[in-house]
Amino acid sequence: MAMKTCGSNLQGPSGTFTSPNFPFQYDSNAQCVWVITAVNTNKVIQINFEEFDLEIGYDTLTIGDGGEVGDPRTVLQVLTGSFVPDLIVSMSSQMWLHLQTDESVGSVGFKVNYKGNDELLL
Ligand SMILES: [Ca+2]
Repeated sequence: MAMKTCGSNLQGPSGTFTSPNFPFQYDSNAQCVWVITAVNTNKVIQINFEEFDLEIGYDTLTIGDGGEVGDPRTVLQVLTGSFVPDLIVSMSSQMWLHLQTDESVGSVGFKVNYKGNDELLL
């Protein structure tokens, strides 16, 4: 992966974070990584977007399960454009998010709430 330029490590039980500069335009050539870790290993991470708008097709937010950022085997969703996604839930007590933007044209980005939830045991 290219060098990380923004993002942070977050911990439960809950919180909110945004893309850089939100609600103003995010930077071009950004590589942001957020890793959310639940306070307890038997919790899963649930995220809920309040707002979402990325340059469609060129800027992406990849969301994965666990803490192995960028591991394609763990990818849950790859988001782009202005469609506000539904609730996304991890399978483990960690979730990673990777924002990649290209060299031109930005948008407002996203605002997301996260929380650690009890695992749904089937
Ligand atoms: Ca762009």
